[in-house]
Amino acid sequence: FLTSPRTAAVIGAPAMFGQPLAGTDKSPQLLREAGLHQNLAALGWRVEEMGDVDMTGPPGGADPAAAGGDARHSLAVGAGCRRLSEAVFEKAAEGKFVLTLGGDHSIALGTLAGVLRARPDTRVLWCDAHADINSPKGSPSGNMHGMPLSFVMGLSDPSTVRGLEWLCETDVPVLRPERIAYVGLRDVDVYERKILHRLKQEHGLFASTMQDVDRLGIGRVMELALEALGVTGNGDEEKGAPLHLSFDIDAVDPKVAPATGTVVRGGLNYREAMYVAESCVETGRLGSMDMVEVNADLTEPSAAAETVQLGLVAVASAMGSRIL
Ligand code: HAR
Ligand code: MN
Ligand code: MN
Ligand code: MN
Repeated sequence: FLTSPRTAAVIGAPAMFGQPLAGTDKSPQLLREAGLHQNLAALGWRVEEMGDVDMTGPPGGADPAAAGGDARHSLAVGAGCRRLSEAVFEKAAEGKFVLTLGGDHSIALGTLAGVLRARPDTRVLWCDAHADINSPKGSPSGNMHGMPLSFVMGLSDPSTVRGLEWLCETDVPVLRPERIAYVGLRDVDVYERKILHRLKQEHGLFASTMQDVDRLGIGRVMELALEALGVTGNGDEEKGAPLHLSFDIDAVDPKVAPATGTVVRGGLNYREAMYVAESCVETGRLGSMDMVEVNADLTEPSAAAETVQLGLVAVASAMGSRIL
């Protein structure tokens, strides 16, 4: 499903309206300036830089839910994700690896809509401290970076949220619960817990937590995750479903990744984070990735630079960098 020569389309999604803290919008540029293109070229990729998608709302458009409400800034999140989904769809349909640089995690609504439209069989590895499966009503915060999966999985109706109407009008297949696997979970809301329990029981959803990493080790957890998704690495790149990795930097422990908006202690250590990316690429099926929630404005500069660097090496690991 990836054409040769191997080409990576890099798409910037400088979104910040999915959560309340400015700064996530600067990350695409910071990741590029830290050497993203050089890294990918060194790994043998042809790089197609698509620039940044406009992730702001309708010009001058008043956003009634900006200050509060069930789905804050939904006009901006919706408009940005609509444009992003078109860009991702186009590049995925061309057989390219699609690397999207967030931005907060609300962008996954756009990336997944685009990638699922182009590659309907796509499986998703969601590496995150959070489940991001809140509905507007169930969310304690109204922040849309905690909701993308609810819409993409058909658990919330996009036609009820201003700015998201396009999602029901576009031919996007719903992401079924058996096609997503969670790794890194440790901060799950009451409402989300109910949903995850139900999806686990009724559909065999794979939702692993940091306790599973403690008990089994990251090697076994990733083996189980990829098995559940049906993308175990047989080395045969022609067969099987495509895999999308949505990598929220807050999955990693705040000691290693401090520059992010919703830090939760007890996360993946450095090697565990790299291992997640490495085991995805080893399947031979990884065709797209999001790198999200890096916010360099929230810490002193050296900690911010370390977090940006971590994001960069996680991308490199997912795109084929090898120790030996
Ligand atoms: N679950 C909380 C909420 O809905 C926090 C959500 C998300 N934070 C993130 N996304 N960084 O993973 O408000
Ligand atoms: Mn997230
Ligand atoms: Mn998170
Ligand atoms: Mn099912």
